[in-house]
Amino acid sequence: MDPKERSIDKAAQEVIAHMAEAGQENIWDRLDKQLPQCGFGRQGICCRICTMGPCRVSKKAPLGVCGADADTIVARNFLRAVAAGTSAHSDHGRTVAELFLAAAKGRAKDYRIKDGEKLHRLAEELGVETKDKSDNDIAVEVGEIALAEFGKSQGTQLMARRAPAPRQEIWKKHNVVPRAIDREVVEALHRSTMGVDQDYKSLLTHASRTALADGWGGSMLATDLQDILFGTPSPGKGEVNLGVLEADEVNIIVHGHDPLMSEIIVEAASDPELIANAKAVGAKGINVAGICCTANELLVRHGVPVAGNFLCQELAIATGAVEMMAVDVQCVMQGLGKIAACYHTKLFTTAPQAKIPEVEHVPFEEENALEIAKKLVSAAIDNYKNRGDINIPSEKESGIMGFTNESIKYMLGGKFRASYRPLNDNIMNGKIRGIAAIVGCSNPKVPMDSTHIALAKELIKRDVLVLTTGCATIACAKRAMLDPKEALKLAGPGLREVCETVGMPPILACGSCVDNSRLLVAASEIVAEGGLGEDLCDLPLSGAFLESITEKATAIGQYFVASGVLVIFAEELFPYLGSENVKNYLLGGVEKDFGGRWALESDPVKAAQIMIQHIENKRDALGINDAAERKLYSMEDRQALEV
Ligand code: XCC
Ligand code: SF4
Repeated sequence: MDPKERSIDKAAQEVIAHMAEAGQENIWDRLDKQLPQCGFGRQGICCRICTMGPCRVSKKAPLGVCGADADTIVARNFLRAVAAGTSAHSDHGRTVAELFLAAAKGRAKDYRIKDGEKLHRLAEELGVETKDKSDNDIAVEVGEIALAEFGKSQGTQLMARRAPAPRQEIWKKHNVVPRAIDREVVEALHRSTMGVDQDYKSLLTHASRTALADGWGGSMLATDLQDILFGTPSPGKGEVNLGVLEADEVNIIVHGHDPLMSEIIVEAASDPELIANAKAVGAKGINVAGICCTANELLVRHGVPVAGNFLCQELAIATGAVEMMAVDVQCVMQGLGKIAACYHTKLFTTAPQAKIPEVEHVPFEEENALEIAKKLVSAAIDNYKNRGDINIPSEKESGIMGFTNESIKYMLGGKFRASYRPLNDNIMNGKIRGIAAIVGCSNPKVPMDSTHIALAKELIKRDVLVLTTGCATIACAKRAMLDPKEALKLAGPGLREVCETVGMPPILACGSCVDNSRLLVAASEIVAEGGLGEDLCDLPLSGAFLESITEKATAIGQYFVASGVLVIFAEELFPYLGSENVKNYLLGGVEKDFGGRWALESDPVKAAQIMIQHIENKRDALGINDAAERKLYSMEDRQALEV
């Protein structure tokens, strides 16, 4: 296949072509070998949760051996995906909470509280007395409360109280206020075993509760505790794409999601002694770059460059210039071991939960983090001499990244009047039509990055402010869409005017996938600011995951839906359409319950149209599209929307 069909990114195309020449297999080749993929699996109508099966339902055999119908089977599969995604974000969150506590108690000596201000705010929110107490003492109490959120035997998620009051009422009414995160995941697995919950609506309602435990629980805790421990990001410049690898330096890649180890690897790489060691082996220095969400975490906090998103992990090694790759959890392809063996790259797994056969495992220990990190960096330095031919693509772009709820408010109002008021006003006066989230992965079934870019362009052109996270952010960065000057050229006149006035770009890069929780908090505060309705579902807001891969994306999608947001997935990447009832509920009925729903569209321009139509409908309902303006906007624009 032509590399151009695999990625729109020149750097990736170059390495893909190089790998083909060298006869090395990558993710796209493996996808080709899997084709055609199972039609039952694609619709979610196969079940293999008991040994009377596996069963796959069809017209001829519409029921599984136990009598389960397509509705039950599809709903169970959906719920299990949400539970798995929730567990991923939340196990990450729990690890952060444990480290946070260890740091506060002085056990994790290489870490210390970096954002005392945010610690105090969170303490107050959680009812922790702060008067006359040291930061560490406060952090111990906060950490214990946070850790309990995962497994407490009673009560509901404390962070969910950040949602607007009417939202919490809706959750109460439908009995989906999330309890302990572990409990929701365990109950999801229980309900979806053979012979338990066999009512699709009931299964899907529990999917909402489980997903809410992710968004307003595990993910939100991960984000807040990471901010306090590693520092709350503020907007800064970063470089992205394979061109960030340095031809004459020791290159280290950190990859995965939880930044516990990689935070310290970055620190170790700036150790003068280790830099001297690198120079002694003939390198000019040590260069750390990231991949996937670990990259996002480090970029927004420390300006560490990003080598690429999910589909770039094998390509980075195939440049021949990576001395060492340290991976933690999630989105780490087993194929890395094989490609690393073709080069000199040393690969290490560092998370106790995640090992790969034949890959050396150096587990993270909170007491000895720096020592372990130095060992890994030294292994990279020692490996520099084994480098063979290298071919690093020249492409790299820079952009501004690291927006948070705090920094957006600050940008809008300044330090003393930090507030969403200017944003709300500009949404109300129509200069900004609304807000869109572009999130999620890069999937080999879609030409890499193509939909994220096209969607972002379409939205900002129509004066919609875009917030991005995850691999979508990295995609935008690779195309200079996070470069304020470049992006502003593509923005509509209203959005451009506002962005220029307050000095913010039209696409705000908000971090990793657990940082989607930042979007929930920001949206809640926008509601609280006033003028845009009473609940999240009143906001002119929508989200899209057009290149989604993981179960985590399903969990995120469902917590946005249950929070009142319209979420768009690509139809072929949504394997739950084998039941009419499930489909009708997720794409429609759920809106009556929660005010949000799913929509399916693979074409980014059409997806933008759906999002904009939704935004305009919300504006109409809010009464902020006054007659004169509507006339100005409607004719041409709306016709264009109705393609
Ligand atoms: Fe993984 Fe987060 Fe998806 Fe990228 S965006 S492929 S989940 S790295 Ni989260
Ligand atoms: Fe088949 Fe029912 Fe067992 Fe699923 S639970 S494998 S549908 S018998």
